[in-house]
Amino acid sequence: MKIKKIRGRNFSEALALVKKELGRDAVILSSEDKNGSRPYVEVTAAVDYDLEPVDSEYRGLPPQGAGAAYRGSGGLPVKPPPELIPGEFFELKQEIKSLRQSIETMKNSGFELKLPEDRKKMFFFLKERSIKEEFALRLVQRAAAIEDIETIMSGDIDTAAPPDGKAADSVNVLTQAGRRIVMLIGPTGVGKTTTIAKLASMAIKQGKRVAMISIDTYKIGAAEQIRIYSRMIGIPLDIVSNTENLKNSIKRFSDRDVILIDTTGQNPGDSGYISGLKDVYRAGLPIETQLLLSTSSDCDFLIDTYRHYKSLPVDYIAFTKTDEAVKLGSIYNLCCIYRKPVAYITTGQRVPGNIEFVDTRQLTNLILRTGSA
Ligand SMILES: Nc1nc2c(ncn2[C@@H]2O[C@H](COP(=O)(O)OP(=O)(O)O)[C@@H](O)[C@H]2O)c(=O)[nH]1
Ligand SMILES: [Mg+2]
Repeated sequence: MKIKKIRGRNFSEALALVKKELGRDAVILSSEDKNGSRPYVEVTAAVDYDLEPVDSEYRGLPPQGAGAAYRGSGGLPVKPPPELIPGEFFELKQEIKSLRQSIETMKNSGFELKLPEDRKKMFFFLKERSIKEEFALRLVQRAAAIEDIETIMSGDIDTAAPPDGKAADSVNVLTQAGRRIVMLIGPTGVGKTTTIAKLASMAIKQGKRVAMISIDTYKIGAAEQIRIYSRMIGIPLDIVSNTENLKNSIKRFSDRDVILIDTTGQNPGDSGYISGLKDVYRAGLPIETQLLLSTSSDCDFLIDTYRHYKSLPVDYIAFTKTDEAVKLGSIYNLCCIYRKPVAYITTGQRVPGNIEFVDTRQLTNLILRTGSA
């Protein structure tokens, strides 16, 4: 086992250094605020050297004898202190045993046990909502009390809807940058076509002239669903298979207030899909891009998905299927990592309906309401 003291200007920085130097398995034994002309935080962290020996030159120690006492359960020996007399040897052995037990207990009960009790409660409250440890710790560090969390969190989130809760007009919210062409991208099954139909219905209700375009470069017939919606809502639809056709179609719909573009693709890991979309942007069309992510998926999967789309000019993230999600911490995590505003959330399969243009407060409330603790 290796124990190390690491200093940072604040707790987050020290924690980042711990992770960098000792890896993700490191546990925090204690943290102390050091005051003075230059205040800093000193964190004592440990890694269990059953996983990695302190000094590789001792890897070859024989299994019996003094060296064996320093052997972890994984069988890898650590460097014994020199010239131990039997009493000291016993004490040291006991100390190591109890430290190992402490670390095991800490690992089993969470990452950060040596936080003061009220902070620890806050930390677990946030973790319970699937907020990542690093963001939970950052919130805990900034909040004086649990009541502050909501305000601090909403400060980290940006939404298309203004913060005054007056986001009734969806289309104006979406086209506020002066763009009237809105394109939805995201993995198959995330809810793009359904959401396009919801947005179109909403816009029609608000007296807008709407058109839909589906970029269907893959499967013949993949556009069938949007064709049905276009008939149902009563708005024109073009199905295009390349950028040239798309440009023409946009020209054709030049009298429309809003053009909603649906995309079909296989999966984001498919480079053909992404490069096809890049072509669209190369054409220089003033497109507003929304990346849809499903909250029913695991957060790490969403982070991974976003990476595939990172090379595209994503303007907004929209979160779908919040009705299916048990926890919504992933929304906060994604906002912290990618710093994109949230366009809206979708809350069910019903068309029209089941879409909400939430502002930062409403979104924060939703995230904090989920979870069982
Ligand atoms: N529960 C739930 N299902 C949704 C939501 N949005 C879409 N869906 C469903 O997800 C499935 C895939 O939707 P679709 O629009 O075809 O996804 P696309 O492949 O991205 O176009 C359909 O069964 C939709 O009804 C939502 O907000 N909540
Ligand atoms: Mg679709």
